[in-house]
Amino acid sequence: MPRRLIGVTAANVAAQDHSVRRLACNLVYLEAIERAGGIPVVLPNTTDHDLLPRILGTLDGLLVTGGADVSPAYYGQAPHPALGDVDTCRDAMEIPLVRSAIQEDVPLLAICRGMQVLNVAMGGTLYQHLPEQRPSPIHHVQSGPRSAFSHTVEVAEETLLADIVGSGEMHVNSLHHQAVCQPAEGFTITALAPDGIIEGMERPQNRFVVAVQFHPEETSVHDDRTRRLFTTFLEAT
Ligand SMILES: [Mn+2]
Repeated sequence: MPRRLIGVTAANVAAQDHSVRRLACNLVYLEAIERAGGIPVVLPNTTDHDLLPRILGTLDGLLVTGGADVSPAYYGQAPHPALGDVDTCRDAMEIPLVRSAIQEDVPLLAICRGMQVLNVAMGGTLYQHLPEQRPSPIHHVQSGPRSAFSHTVEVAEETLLADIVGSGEMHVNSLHHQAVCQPAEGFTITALAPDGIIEGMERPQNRFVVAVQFHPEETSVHDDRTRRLFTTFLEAT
């Protein structure tokens, strides 16, 4: 089988002096896809949304990556004072792209903001700032290196995520100040942090739609369970 093409979403960022705008994607996402046997293809945040079916049609899978906060306008809320940066152009491209991927049953792995985008695209809502909206002794913005584990999650039995990483307790990293609040209809919650924050969801009607709130791309070099998220994603394509 030829190596599979995996579309990887990316951020629009401004250069420090604001002279140019750039597309930015953490290399660890691309390395994790390559190690799992795929070919990562970084996707532009095109404003011509008529192109999205053609872009999706060339891909064997879609990786929706981490990044800025999703604009709360997409789930009908005013911005919370602690809302972080938003990437309007990226939201406007990713939300219809994710909907098309679900519709066309393109295998999809969604990470951190990616899970939040997926939830909002399919009708769910988010906590805009956990420390104020869901105070907890667990620090979901960890202070150690991104590749270090900081809290546990409980992986639910009889889910695709449990097939991949095993059910029960799992150590994960945590680099988010937002989280899924109301999950979109049709999704199964697959992982919960000890404080009840949703850390995983999937859509059983699709072949492979797996979303996690943690960052497996940062730990997959040293951790078999998070590495398997990428290899099973590639196997599903
Ligand atoms: Mn967390």
